[in-house]
Amino acid sequence: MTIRPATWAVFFLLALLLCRGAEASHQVFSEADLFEVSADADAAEQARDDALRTGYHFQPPKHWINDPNGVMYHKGVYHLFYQYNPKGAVWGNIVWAHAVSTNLVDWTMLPPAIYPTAPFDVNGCWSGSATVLPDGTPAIMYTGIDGQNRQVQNVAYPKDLSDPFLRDWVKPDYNPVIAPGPGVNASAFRDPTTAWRGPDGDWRLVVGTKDNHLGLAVLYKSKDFKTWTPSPQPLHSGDTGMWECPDFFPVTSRGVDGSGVLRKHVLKVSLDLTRFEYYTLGEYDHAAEKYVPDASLADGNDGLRYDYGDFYASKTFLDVSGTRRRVLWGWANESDSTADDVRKGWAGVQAVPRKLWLARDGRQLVQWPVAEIESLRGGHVNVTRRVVRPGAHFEVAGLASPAQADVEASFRVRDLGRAEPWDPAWDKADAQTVCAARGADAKGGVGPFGLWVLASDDLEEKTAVFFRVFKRGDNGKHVVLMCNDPSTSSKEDGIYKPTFAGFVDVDIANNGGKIALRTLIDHSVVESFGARGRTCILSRVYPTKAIGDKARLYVFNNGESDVMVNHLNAYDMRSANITGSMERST
Ligand code: DQQ
Repeated sequence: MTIRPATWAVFFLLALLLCRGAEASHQVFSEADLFEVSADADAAEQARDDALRTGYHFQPPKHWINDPNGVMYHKGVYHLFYQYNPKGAVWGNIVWAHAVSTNLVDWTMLPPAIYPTAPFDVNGCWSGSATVLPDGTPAIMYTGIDGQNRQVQNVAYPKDLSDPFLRDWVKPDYNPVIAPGPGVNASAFRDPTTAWRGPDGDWRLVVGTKDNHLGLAVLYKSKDFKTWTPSPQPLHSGDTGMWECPDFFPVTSRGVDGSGVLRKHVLKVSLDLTRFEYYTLGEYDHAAEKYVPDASLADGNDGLRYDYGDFYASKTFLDVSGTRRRVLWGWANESDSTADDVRKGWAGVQAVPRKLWLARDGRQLVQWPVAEIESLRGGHVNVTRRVVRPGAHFEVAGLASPAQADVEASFRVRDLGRAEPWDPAWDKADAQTVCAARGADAKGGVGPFGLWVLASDDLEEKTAVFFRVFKRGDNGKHVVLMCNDPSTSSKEDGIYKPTFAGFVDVDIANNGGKIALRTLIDHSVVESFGARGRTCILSRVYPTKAIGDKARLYVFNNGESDVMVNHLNAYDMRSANITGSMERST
């Protein structure tokens, strides 16, 4: 590849933004920068970039995407709106792109639905939510960036309710319906939730904001979706910095003994400072207009996460199409460099839509890819009752496309007595710290064992998704970790390769040493569900050798105990059917 001298300056600028872990949000690039770099992509690079595009994780044909917005089900059609830059592969020029589906798998791309047209959103149409009103009319509330760069909340309604795809949206002249009041930080006041009705019949919604380092979910009330009044105190707050993309909704479960229904509320927030999100479960006190998290659950760094990997700005909706289910969408940013994205011409994907529910023990939420995804399963390979000895691995051969696959495995640890002692120094550490200290290649007692995905045949490249089990000295209980180690995922330089990890809240001894893992592999996405959805990790990887039909899938065991693969079912995944056009005909 030859690079013109002028372009080096651009590479240098963009290289400053190589690492995405704590990327500053809302960085603006000039269009001239984008053209300089994209001109240099050669054919081989282009082919490799194309091989990293996803087959069944949602992404548009080109350009930048971020947060899912306004997700909803309306009269037989699922709507996915999302933050989109129509001009390039970096964040900027933000509009609401729009796609529709009848099965959450195949999508028809439509022209952007909400884009700057008025003084109240002239500088951008940022995130928001949809609410289906009692008469069946959907209302969108979104953040507009107005002429003074203030963040204001606007409402929009479908122009033509008889259009099943709801292509066009009207923004009433009375917008903004919620402006930042006195004392509110106008540059940090955004992302209205779906609205709900209280016992008095009035609508409520929450907007994310901050007061210095205090993250806030401020509550607004309305009788008509037009005039909104702030509640004197926030629904909830936490000492975490800005709360972006709050989501607030009820969940139920049958309870552990099946005798009664357990009801809780979920408050999820996305932290602008660290770019991860967490949730709490708790009680919604309607009279006090307050949300009170369960005493055992922490706000902030120690909180529960939907996903311990690359998953941000998520949003749920209630799917009333069949048996009512709550469905979660989340955005996975790239982990390569901004220069790579500009060369690729695309950046960002959506995680697969996940069904989300309250665990029967009431301690956490559980997630699972919506069942519709399984309609893409094709060729199938099965492994039954195969023992993996300490230090051994074997290839799961026979798939046509291990780079685009769905793998479900159930493992049984033969000898939990081999678990390494838990180091009390880790009591205050998060799972990521422990996993980083004990990577996939560091031999253990029970584990690391699991999958090597997107592996090259010489194993130079591979992403490890695995479990590692420790035993506490104080109470004799096991601590189960689920990790995603991408440190050898790519030979390419300049890629952000953090080890992601979460604890798995299971009693593995009581479960006969059994633990399950499902991993969705999609070229540059590795999306895993541990212990049937109790711990989830999405990671973005960029193999150079393990691409297309060169990718391989293995089971490995780097522990001292034998591990039995009770069952492993691996499926080739067909690509989703993406049709339609994002261009607006004039
Ligand atoms: N992305 C949007 C904001 C939101 C942030 C702008 C979260 O509305 O707070 O694209 O990723």
